[in-house]
Amino acid sequence: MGKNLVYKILGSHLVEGKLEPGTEIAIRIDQTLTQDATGTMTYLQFEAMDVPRIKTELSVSYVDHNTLQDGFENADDHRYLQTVAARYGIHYSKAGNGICHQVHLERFGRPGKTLLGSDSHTPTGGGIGMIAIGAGGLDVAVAMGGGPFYLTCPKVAKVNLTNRLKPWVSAKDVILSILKMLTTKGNVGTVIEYGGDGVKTLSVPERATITNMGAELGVTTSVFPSDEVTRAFLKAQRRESDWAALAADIDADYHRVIELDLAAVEPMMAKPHSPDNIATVKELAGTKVDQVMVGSCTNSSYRDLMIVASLLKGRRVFPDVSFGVAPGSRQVLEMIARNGALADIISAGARVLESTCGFCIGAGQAPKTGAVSIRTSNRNFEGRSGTKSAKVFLASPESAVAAALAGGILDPRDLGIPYPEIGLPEQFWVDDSMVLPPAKDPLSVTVFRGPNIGDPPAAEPLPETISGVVAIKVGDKITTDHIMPAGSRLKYRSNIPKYAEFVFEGVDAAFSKKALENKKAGVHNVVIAGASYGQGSSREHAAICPMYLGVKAVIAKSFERIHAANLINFGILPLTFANEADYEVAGAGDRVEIGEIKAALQAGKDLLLKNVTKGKTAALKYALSSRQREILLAGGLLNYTRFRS
Ligand code: MIC
Ligand code: SF4
Repeated sequence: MGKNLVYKILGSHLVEGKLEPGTEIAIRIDQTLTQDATGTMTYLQFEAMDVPRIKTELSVSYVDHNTLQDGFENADDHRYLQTVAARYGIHYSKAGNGICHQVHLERFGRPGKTLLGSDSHTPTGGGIGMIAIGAGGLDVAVAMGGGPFYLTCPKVAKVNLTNRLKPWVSAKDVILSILKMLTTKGNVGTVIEYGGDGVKTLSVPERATITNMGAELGVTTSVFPSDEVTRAFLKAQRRESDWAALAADIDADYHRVIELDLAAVEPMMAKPHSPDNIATVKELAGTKVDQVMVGSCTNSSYRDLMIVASLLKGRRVFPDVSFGVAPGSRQVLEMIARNGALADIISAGARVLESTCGFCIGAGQAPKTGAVSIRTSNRNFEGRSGTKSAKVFLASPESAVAAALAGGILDPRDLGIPYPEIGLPEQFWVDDSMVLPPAKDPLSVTVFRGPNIGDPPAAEPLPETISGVVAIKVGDKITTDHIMPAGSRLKYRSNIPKYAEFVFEGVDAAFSKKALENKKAGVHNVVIAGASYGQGSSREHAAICPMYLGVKAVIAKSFERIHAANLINFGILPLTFANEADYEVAGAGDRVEIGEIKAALQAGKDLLLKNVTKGKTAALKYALSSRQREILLAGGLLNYTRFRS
C-alpha cells in the first residue's frame, strides 16, 4: 500500500510515536503563527519558559482581531506584541496588514511544512499543501521554544473531487456541501485530504477557503496536494522557490473515501445558528435581508473581492441593506485599489472596512435586532455577531452580493447577468513593509508592558478529591463563544481576572460571580455538558478563565479536540460519561464528589461521580495519554514542563 499525503508530511516530522491512528504522536513544528487576541497570552507564556530565541524556522505574530482601539488596551497589547516579537526572533505583521490566515497563505506558507497556529482556522494553510493545525497558545509557545506538538495520530479521509464547478458556484459552496454531509459533530481525530481530478480546477485561494472551514467540521486539519496550480500561485507571489511538489501515492490507503462531483454542487448557505445547518440558496430565496458582510479569513482573497467588484460594477446595493466589505489583506486591498475594482465596490454603496477580522468576531458591525445578516465568514453561532437575536447565514461571495443587490436571498444564477471570469493575476502586488522583521540586536529591545498586561495565572495541582458543586449544566454543541465571549470583551484578553467576569455570560450571567464565591469558600466548581463541548475557536481563555474561577472538571458527552487539549494544559479534567444517559445524574446546584483522582489517573482507571445531593452515581471515563495524565497531575502544562526541567 502506498502512502497518503498526510502521513508523508507527518512521517517526515515525526519525533515520537508511530503513525497508528488513535495513538499519541509528536511532530516537529516548522512555522508558527499567532494573532493578537490569543497572542498576548502565548508570548507571556513563552517568556515564562526562559528560552532566549525562538527555535522554529519562522514564527509570525499577526495583529488582526482587535484593532478597534476603543481605549488604551488594544494599543498597549499591540505594542507588547511588537516588542516581544523583536526581542525573541518573531516577525510582526502590523494591524492593517491583513488577517493572519490570508497573509500567511500569500507570503509565508510553504508546501510540505508544518504550521501550528493559535487560531482554529490555521488549517487555511492546507490550501498550499501544509499540515497546518490550530492549537492553544501554550502549545504554540512550546513549539516556538523548540518542543514538539503532541496530537492523536489522525485517521485520514479522502475527499475525491471530480469534474469542475459550474458558473456561480464557488469554493464556499463546496465546503458547505461537505458540512451538510459530515456535520460539525463526530469528526474529531480525522484529517481530510483532498484528491482527484477536480483538484487542478481549484486555485490556491479556493482550496484555502475549503481547508479553512474544515475547522467547522471539527477535523484536525485538511490538506490539498501541491501541484502546478500551487507553483503558479507561489510564482505570482514572487516566491516560486518555496514550491515543492507533493502528492499521495497512487495506491494510497485511506480510512474512508468520500466522492464529490464538483459539477453537481449548488449554491448553498448555512442557516442560523450552526455552520452545518445547510440549505440550498434556492430553498431560502425571498428571505428579506438587512445586512450583508463580505470578508473574514474564509472569503476575502483577491479572487473573492474581484468577483464582488465585477458583480457590483455599475449597480447599486438595495437601499435597505447595510453592506460591508473587508478585504483580507493589504495585498488584496492595494490590488483592487490600483486596478479600480475598489471604486466599483464603493460606488455600489459598500462600507469599506479595515483588512481585519472585525465583523466576523463581533468587533463592530453588530446587526440590528432580529436582523437577517448574510456573511461570507465561517461561523454563525448565536450571538457571535454581537446581536443575540440576529439570524446569520453563511454564504459564498457570489450569493452574498446577490442578496445585497436584491435585498433578499436570491440564487446568484437568477441575477440574470453573465458570470465574471476571474483568473489568477500573473503577479500579485508584493510589499512586505508592514511585516517587521525581528531586531538584529535583540538584547537592545525593551519589552513594553502596559497596565492591561497581567501575568498568566498559575494552575494548581489537581486535588485528591474534587468536592464541590455543579456550577452550570449546559446542552450539546456548546461553543467557545458561549464559554468565553469575544466581540466587545476582546480587549480584556490580557487581563484574566477581568475577562473571567464574562465566562458563560450569554448562558448564565450569574455564573462567574457564583463560581468565584464557591472558589473563595473552598468549594470546587464542576461543569456538566452535552456532546461536542468546546466547538469553534482555539481560545485558551475558555480554559484559563474557568480555571481562574476554580473549575476543576468538565464532564461532557464528548469534547472537541482543541478545547480538550486546552483544558488539560490548564489543569482542568475533561471527563466523559461512561454511559451517555448518565448526563441526567446531576443538575445545576447539586453537590458532587469525584474521589481518589490521583490513584485512578496513575493507574488509568475510571472515576466515579457521586451526586451527594441526590444520592446517585455515574462512572466517568477519560481519553488521556499517559503524558496528559501527568500534565493534569502536575497542574497543567507549564507546571509539568517546570517540574521536568
Ligand atoms: C474565532 O474565529 O473564533 C477566533 C476569534 O479567530 C478564534 C481565536 C480567538 O478566540 O482569539 C479561533 O478561531 O481560534
Ligand atoms: Fe478572524 Fe473570523 Fe477568521 Fe477567526 S474566523 S481568524 S475571527 S476572520
